[in-house]
Amino acid sequence: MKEPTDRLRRRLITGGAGMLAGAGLGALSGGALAKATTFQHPFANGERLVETFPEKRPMIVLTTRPPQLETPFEVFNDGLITPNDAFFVRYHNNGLPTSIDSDNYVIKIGGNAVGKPFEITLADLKSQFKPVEVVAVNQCSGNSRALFNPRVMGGQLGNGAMGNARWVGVPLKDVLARAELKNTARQVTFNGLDFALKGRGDLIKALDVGHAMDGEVMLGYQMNGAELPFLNGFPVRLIVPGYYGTYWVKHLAEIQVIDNVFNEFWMNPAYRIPDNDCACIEPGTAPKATRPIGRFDVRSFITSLHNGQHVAAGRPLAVRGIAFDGGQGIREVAFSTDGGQSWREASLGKDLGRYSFREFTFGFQPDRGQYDLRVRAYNRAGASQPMEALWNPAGYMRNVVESVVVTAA
Ligand SMILES: Nc1nc2c(c(=O)[nH]1)N[C@H]1C(S)=C(S)[C@@H](COP(=O)(O)O)O[C@H]1N2
Ligand SMILES: [Mo]
Repeated sequence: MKEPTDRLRRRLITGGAGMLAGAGLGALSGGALAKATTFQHPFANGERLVETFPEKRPMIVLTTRPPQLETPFEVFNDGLITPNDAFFVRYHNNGLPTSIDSDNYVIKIGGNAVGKPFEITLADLKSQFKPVEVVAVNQCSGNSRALFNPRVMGGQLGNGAMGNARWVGVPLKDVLARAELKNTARQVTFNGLDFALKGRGDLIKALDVGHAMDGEVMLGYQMNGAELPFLNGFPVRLIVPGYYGTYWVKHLAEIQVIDNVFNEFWMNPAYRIPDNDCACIEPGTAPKATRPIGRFDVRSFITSLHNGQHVAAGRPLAVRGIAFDGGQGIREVAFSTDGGQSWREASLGKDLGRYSFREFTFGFQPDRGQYDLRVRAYNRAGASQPMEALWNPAGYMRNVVESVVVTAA
């Protein structure tokens, strides 16, 4: 980068144009491309660019305009918290804010179901309310989409469109209380500073008013003890613990409480799942009815080994991984070393809260040969993961018990 870091940092906070144009987005120009490395993506059919964007370490690039970056999977083995500079990035539209001045940042609160519309500055948000903290996973609905079979359209993501962070912010409930909600209030909509360059398709998301007012949904301004990285929603984003990332609106600028169900593009037809228990259909058929995507299903991943790895025979092998769900909390992780024929219980690590990644570990001593390792998590409501992958046309909510085959020699 051409400029000293502190200057870039200030520009990022007070106006990010040069920052975004100068670094990551410059990947489109020859100079930056020459520096970029590539990465053979295990799932996404072929090579991917690995590039450094503002405030990010080298990440797997899905698209540069807008930035869509996947976390290299090894990061999930480093600890339970995903570092800010490794946290995935997802945008829908090319119209990114180029100048965010946090000193003059305001969020507008209105809509036809509030008695008192008002605007709140970032400074007031931080000083006039009691902050709360939660460790919570943010995961894209399409995380792992590249593993769908039959394949589906959309960003061909591996398993790196998720991350776990410690978020600090203010409960949305406390802020909305000042707007004096009418009893006609039905939903709350959220819009960020980014926009669709072609006019239509601005990302606006909606939550039912009861959910928005549950005390857990919050306006987050801190991530892992620091300001939000620009690309993760600086200076304020919505935190919706247990819910897919699509609701975690970044660069939050406008909140409206409305007396109807919001039905624009990103609520309908986008981000909908088959309206049945498995959120799945037979490939090639169409869902009878759909509903907006909601809470995470249960997932677990081995992080210390990758598929195809060689390990030492005749010596104890320690295996580590992570599990999470939509907010019940993980009760148990079972593991199998024989492709799911027999199961034992893994040990659970520290509990950082029911919305966080939960660590699990287990060990076994492999003899010479192949081992098909599987892990299967159960949440406190008894929900678990299917042994066979479920399918839906958008490639959402993959949570099959994955297989990691290792060879001991
Ligand atoms: N303003 C804005 N917020 C947004 C989006 C977006 O396109 N614009 N994408 C959403 C989606 S689909 C996801 S998965 C999460 C990703 O959060 P991250 O980029 O911080 O990882 O942001 C959500 N918030
Ligand atoms: Mo997403």
